[in-house]
Amino acid sequence: MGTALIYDEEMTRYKLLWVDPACKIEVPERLTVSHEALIKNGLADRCVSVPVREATDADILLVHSEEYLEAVKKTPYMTLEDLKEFTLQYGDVYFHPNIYHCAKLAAGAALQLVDSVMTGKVRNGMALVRPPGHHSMSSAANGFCVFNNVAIAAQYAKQKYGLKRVLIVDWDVHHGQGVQYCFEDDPSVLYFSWHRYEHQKFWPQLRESDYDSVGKEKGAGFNINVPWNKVGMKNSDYLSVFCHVLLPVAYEFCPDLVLVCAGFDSAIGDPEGEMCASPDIFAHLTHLLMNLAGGKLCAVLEGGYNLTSLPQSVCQTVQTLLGDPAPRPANLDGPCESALESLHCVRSAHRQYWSCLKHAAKLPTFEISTKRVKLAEEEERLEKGDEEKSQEEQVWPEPPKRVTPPIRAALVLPNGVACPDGCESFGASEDADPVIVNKLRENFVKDADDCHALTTLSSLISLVEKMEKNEICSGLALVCDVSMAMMCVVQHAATALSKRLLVVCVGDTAVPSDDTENGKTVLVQFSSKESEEQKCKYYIPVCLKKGCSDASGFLQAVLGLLLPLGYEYDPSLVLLVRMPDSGVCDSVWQQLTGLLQGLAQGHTLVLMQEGEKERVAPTASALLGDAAPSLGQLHSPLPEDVEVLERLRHRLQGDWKLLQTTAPETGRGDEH
Ligand code: SS9
Ligand code: ZN
Repeated sequence: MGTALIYDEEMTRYKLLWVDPACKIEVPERLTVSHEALIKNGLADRCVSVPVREATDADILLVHSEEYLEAVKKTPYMTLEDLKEFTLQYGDVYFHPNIYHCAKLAAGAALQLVDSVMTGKVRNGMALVRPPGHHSMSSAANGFCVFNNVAIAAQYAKQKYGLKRVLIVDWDVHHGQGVQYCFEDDPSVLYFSWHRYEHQKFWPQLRESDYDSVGKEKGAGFNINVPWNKVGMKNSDYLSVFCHVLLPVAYEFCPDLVLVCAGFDSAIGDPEGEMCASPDIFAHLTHLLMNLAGGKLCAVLEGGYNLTSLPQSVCQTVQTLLGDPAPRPANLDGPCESALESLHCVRSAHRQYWSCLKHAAKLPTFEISTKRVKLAEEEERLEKGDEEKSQEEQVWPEPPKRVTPPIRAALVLPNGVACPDGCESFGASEDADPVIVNKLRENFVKDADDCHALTTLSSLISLVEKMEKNEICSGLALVCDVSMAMMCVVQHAATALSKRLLVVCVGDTAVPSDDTENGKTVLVQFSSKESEEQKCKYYIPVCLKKGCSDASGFLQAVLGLLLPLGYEYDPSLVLLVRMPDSGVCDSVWQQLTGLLQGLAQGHTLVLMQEGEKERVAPTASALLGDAAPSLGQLHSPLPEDVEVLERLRHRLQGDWKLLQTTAPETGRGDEH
């Protein structure tokens, strides 16, 4: 199943016709440079090209008022003077004789995308459109937006396909207040937005963009605002909010469809956002959403005003939608203090609505965010120097070309187990260096004459080496002794090849943890077996009451603990070990396997016990990048598990900054 790309040159045929500093950044080239970059990188050719259409009156009326539609309809016939005057009634937007036509195409493009995905023509897709949509309201144009493309698409998807739940992720750097207003009291649409806010001093300067606007009436809890109160937010800040807010809530919500308000003014170099996240972060944001809703994801362009960073970000997004593994995220640390404060506020504001946040820390008795406007103003005066610096041109390296290994998944299987379509059978013929194999055999293989074990061992070693050389992306091996195979791979990869290894063990079987001492290996084990409190930063036993058989608790551990830790550690290889007693069901296992492929450029090696032949197909499918099946709406995790996870997070957050979810009580820079 492919990826749709929707684009039409017609949407470049309107522009600002008078002088307006607020609007001069919204130019036709935004679309042409993005589309050209997709062509240049060979991505456009790999997509299914879907034509645009005009949204009908009925489509537009799903969100907008008749009066507003009728007013916009007149704009193609207006004189320049009339257009200017018409424009004046709205904020930060301009009209042009051809914008009504383009706005119908932009909304229509979003609907074509929804149709393509919902009818199964493609798995996912992106629409490159102008004008953007997320600021436009029922009866008002705003912020370069005429019709609310994504809001219309959500209503349309619900109506035409009977969807019960739609998730809208707005990663544009501005608050899509138009989308918020549209769905504020509607629990069937979960709207998530992060946005530059600066304690309400940044456009559109709305009180209701703060973290405490959580939705109204039946829709309470279904509107999530993450205000950025400082500029310069980085990859770590974005990932932290995904791991600790958006993803847990999104999995609990269990959408039938994911729509993305894909604005790229949240990337480095953008004159509006002034953020510092690199374009390749969008590969990760996209990847992390791709296992929701069975992979049904529609990205619709919103903002993005730096003509260098915009096309780079668009390419990262589309290449990920196409299924190519994400690049390794560069130098992640923890979130900055201001981001941590926002995270703390959002989690606390939503703890009563989402069971995954039930345990989130409450806010201190005073409200942190909005009421600090005064303090923030003071700060600003102090930081004037800094501010001037941030206006300077940013420079950043162009994301390197993402090369996908020729073999996506190689399988080491015993005789008689069929190799699933799309995978490469990896046999004993690929001989590894006999010296290495012999040494491993002496150390680990109990029965030195077990020639079957030896063959598997040499296949494993050469598989790891081919992954290292990027000839193979991921691997799966059925072995007769997972613990032994695990020790061999750890020994070879971490010690001999000196790779950074993240080992994820699922199941109760005891695993040797001595290899974690040198810091070249991080070992996380999910089990139901109580183990003594560990002090080590590199060996992390996660003990859940029902082990991995409880989807809710397990997912909470994966999203809130394993992922952030994995991202911060940034391994070059992930070793995923499934113990014979793991108790994990297929859909959870596939979600885990899928999510882990955001790390190490998708280099995941899965080890499973020989008997688990039935697990080969679902695992291989996840390694090939197929969307994992949805987990269904999750119930509350067990209180014991929540407590265990919180304790662990607490113990580890000093060493792993991406595990932090609360602002420190003291030592805030602006608290004096
Ligand atoms: C320019 C102010 C522009 C409107 C921004 C709309 C972005 C839509 N200094 N404000 S994504
Ligand atoms: Zn924007």
